[in-house]
Amino acid sequence: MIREIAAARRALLTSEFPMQATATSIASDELHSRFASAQSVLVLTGAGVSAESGVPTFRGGGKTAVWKGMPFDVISSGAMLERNLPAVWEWFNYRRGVLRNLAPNAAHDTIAGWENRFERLTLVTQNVDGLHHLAGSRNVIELHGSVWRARCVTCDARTNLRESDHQEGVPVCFGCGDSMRPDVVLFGEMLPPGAFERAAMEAAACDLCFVVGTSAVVYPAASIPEIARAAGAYVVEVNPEPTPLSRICNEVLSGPAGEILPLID
Ligand code: BJW
Ligand code: ZN
Repeated sequence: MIREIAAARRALLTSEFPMQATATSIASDELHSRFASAQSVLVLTGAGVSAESGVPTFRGGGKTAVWKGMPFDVISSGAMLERNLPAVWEWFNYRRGVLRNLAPNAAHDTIAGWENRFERLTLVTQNVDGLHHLAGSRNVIELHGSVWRARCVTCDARTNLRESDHQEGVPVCFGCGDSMRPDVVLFGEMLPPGAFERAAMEAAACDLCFVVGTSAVVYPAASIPEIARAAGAYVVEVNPEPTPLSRICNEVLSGPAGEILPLID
């Protein structure tokens, strides 16, 4: 008997069988009570959170998977930036043009609303689309930067591209006259100084962690829920598809974020 209880406990702790909930049940009693008592909540988002706004995901066969015959991990790479900066800007100028006409969806709005509900809410996003800010989120760590900023390759000066009329070509730094680059983290590049460290610190201190709309294959972002779980947080995934993280999650809410998140209470 003791051996059976120990095995069941071990299965729970290692999450071999994370609790499943569907769009009809939404959250388990356990999540309901954790949600009511949580003090520090961390939300990690990926491209899926913006899918219902019309932003294509990277690995879902969407339009950002390939650009002019180049897979996104080739065009969005540090190597391509060195080799062909104008091509990289053509890709980012195109994407800003698409994003300009898109608005946050119910998932962004719900997460923004949680900032008023919990004593501490940290939003860690891999997205570069700026939709969380548009929805009103303030405590946001943008792990992979933003398409709405350009950064000088020489003096590091930043330009806000929402306020500029830059639409084509490579923008030039007002300070030193050198070329600017998108202020995003491309494959093979380091994350902004301190961004991962802050996110990891919040993950280690949170009691509830949501992982929303990410395929969880890009590191170090995908290690954040692992840190939260190892530190004892209750980890909940929201995604229509299973991911490599599903097995370490305490609960998996299977469905679109814009439908699921507003129903969690
Ligand atoms: C929905 C939905 C709905 C759909 N509702 N959900 C360890 C091992 C091996 C390699 C590495 C390693 N550590 C680091 C690396 C290298 C690399 C990496 O991780 N590679 C892996 C692919 C293996 N990492 C890096 O290079 C990082 N830098 C770094 O670590 O520096 C140090 C270093 C350098 C070199 C070697 C080792 C260390 C930087 C990563 C930067 C990633 N940049 C990109 C591009 C940004 C610019 C641009 O936008 O073009 O960021 S890649 C792309 O993937 C983008 C995303 O932020 C990121 C994550 O994707 P995300 O958000 O998960 O989207 P998808 O499309 O993958 O998934 C969508 C999900 O949504 C799916 O699950 C759907 O089911 C779901 N969904 N509809 C809810 N309605
Ligand atoms: Zn400069």
